[in-house]
Amino acid sequence: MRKSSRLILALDETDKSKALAIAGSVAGLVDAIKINWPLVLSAGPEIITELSKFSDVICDFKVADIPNTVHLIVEGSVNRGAAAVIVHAFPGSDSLEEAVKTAGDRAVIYAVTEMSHPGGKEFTAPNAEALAQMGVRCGVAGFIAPATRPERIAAIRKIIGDREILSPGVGAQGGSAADAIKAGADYVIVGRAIYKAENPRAVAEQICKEIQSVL
Ligand code: OMP
Repeated sequence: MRKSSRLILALDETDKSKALAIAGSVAGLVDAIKINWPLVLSAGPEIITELSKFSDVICDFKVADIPNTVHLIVEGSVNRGAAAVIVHAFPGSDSLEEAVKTAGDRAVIYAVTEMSHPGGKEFTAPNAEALAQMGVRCGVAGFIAPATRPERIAAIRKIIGDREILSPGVGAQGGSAADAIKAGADYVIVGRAIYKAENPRAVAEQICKEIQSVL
């Protein structure tokens, strides 16, 4: 995945034609487009291939399963053109290792450490450091860590060395792009603040400027 604007669009828009229009409007500006179940359920998995014409596509399927099922989901995503797949770390090292092995050199795997919403403090936060250590041992390319708690990005950074951190929670969830980058995130992930805006590209450009101002 290229590292230029350091902005990743979370395209959770469920209207397929709107989603494609937004993707086209921010193509070249964002470093990747992340899609999740809402868009895939409304537009079908072909949307992975369609969006990959605009940008690298991250399939945020938060895979949390036994190794065989992890294999099938990662394989199906990569075969459709995903450049990366997001999995949960908590199912354990065999599931993570299977994700990394399946992606091979065709795609990369990002693992969730601590989730950005308030409930993320209940179970994920107390285990985030251990999940990050396991992810490093299993060879994931990077981690998802919360922009809503920048101090936690810094804590994860200490464990993972130069592996990547992608940080959601900017805008609608209250986090700041600048604070996340300053705390050690490589990329910020932004959804509603961009795709619900009247002018998604203008908002994306504004966030890119904010990121550049702290680099
Ligand atoms: P907005 O809150 O609309 O900016 O969207 C954030 C996006 O990041 C959504 O697609 C979430 O599913 C995703 N996300 C989080 O918000 N928190 C997390 O802890 C992890 C993710 C993720 O893995 O991307």
